[in-house]
Amino acid sequence: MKPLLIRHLSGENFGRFPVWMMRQAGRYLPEYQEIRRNNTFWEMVTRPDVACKVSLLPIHRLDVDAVIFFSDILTLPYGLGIDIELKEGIGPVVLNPLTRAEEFKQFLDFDADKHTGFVKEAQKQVISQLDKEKALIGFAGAPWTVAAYLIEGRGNRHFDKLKNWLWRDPASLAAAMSDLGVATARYLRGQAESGAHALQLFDTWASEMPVEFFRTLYLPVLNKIFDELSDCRVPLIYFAKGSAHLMQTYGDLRADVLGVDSLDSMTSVEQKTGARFSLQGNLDPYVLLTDESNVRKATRQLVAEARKLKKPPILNLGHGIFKTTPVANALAFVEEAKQLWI
Ligand code: 1CP
Repeated sequence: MKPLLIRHLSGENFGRFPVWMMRQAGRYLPEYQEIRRNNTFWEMVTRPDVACKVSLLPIHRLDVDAVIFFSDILTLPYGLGIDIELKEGIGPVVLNPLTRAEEFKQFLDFDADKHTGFVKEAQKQVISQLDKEKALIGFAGAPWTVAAYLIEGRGNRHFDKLKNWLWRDPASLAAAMSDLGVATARYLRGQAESGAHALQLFDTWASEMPVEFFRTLYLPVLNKIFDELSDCRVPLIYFAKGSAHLMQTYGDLRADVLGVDSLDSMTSVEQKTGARFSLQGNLDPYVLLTDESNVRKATRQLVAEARKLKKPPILNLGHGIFKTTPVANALAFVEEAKQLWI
C-alpha cells in the first residue's frame, strides 16, 4: 500500500486531504532545540542517525502525513566541498562566493553517493522506521535559489551580485544554473533511490526573477531536472515563492505539483495554470502566531477552498513555519486540516 499522500496525487484518495508543513522539522520544536544544543547544524545534517531522528520529530509530535527530510538547500554544495557556515541570526554563509560561470563547472563532478552519501543513508533509516501510511519527501534547492546563495554569499535579500550578472550576461548565468541543475538532478535521483516517495524543489527567491529570464533561460533548466527524474516515477513538486508573475509561462513546466505561497490563493493559481497541476498550500505561517481558535478558523476556510478545486490539493503552509510558533497552534492546524473530509 502506498502512503496517503501518494494515493491522493494519483486520484485514489476519497477521504481527507493529506497535510504537512514546510520547515516542520525545525527550531519551533523543543526536541529540535535540545538536539541542536549538542550538535552544530552541519553535524546534524551529516550524521545519518541524527538527521533521521530530526526528520521524524514532527511525525511523533503532530502526526503529519509526510516527513520532509531534515537537511538544507545548501547541503549539495556543502557536500561537494564548498565552505558554508551557518551563522546565528543570518543563516548559511558561503565563505568564498562564486563569481564566474567556470566555477560552476565543479557541479558537473557531483556524485550523490560520494558527496552526499550521508543523505542517502539517513533516508534509508527514515524509510525503515516510517509508518507505511506516511510519505518521505526528499528535496533540493532549485538552481536559481541555490545560485543566489552561492553568488551573494548569503540570503541578504538584496541580490546585487546576482542581478548584476543577470543583466550583464544572462546566458552565462543560465549556463552556471544548468551545471548546478545537473548536480541537482543527480542529488534528487539519489534520494528517490533511497526511498523518497516525492521530491520537492525549493525556489524561495523566485520572487526576484524577471519573467523573460524565467521563460527563455530558466524554464529549460528546470525542465531538464524534471525530465531527468521522470523515470523515478515519483511526484515532482515545484515550490516557487512569490512566483505569481511567472505562472503565465507555466504551460510547459513539467512538474506534477505546484507549491502555492500565502500571497496567492490556490483558486487563483488553478485559474492561472488551467488546473494542469495538483496544488500544495497555503495557510499563511503568520496565522500560526495568533491563537488556536483563529488557526482553526483559518484552516477551515482553507479546507472549504480546497474542496472546490478541480484537483484536491495537499494542505500545507505557504512558507516555512516560524521558529516562534507555539507547537499547540501547529497541532491545531494539522488536526483541523485532517478532521474535515472531502
Ligand atoms: O538550527 C538552526 O539554526 C538551523 C536552522 C535551519 C533548519 C532547521 C536551517 C538553516 N535549515 C534548516 C532545515 C531546512 N531548510 C529544511 C528541512 C526540513 C525542515 O526543517 O522541516 C528545509 C526544507 C530547508 C530549506 C531551506 N533552507 C530553504 C528553502 C525553504 C524556505 O524556507 O524558503 C532556504 C531558503 C534555506 C536556507 C536556510 N537554511 C537555514 C536558514 C536559517 C536558512 C534561511 C536563511 C535566509 O533567510 O536566507
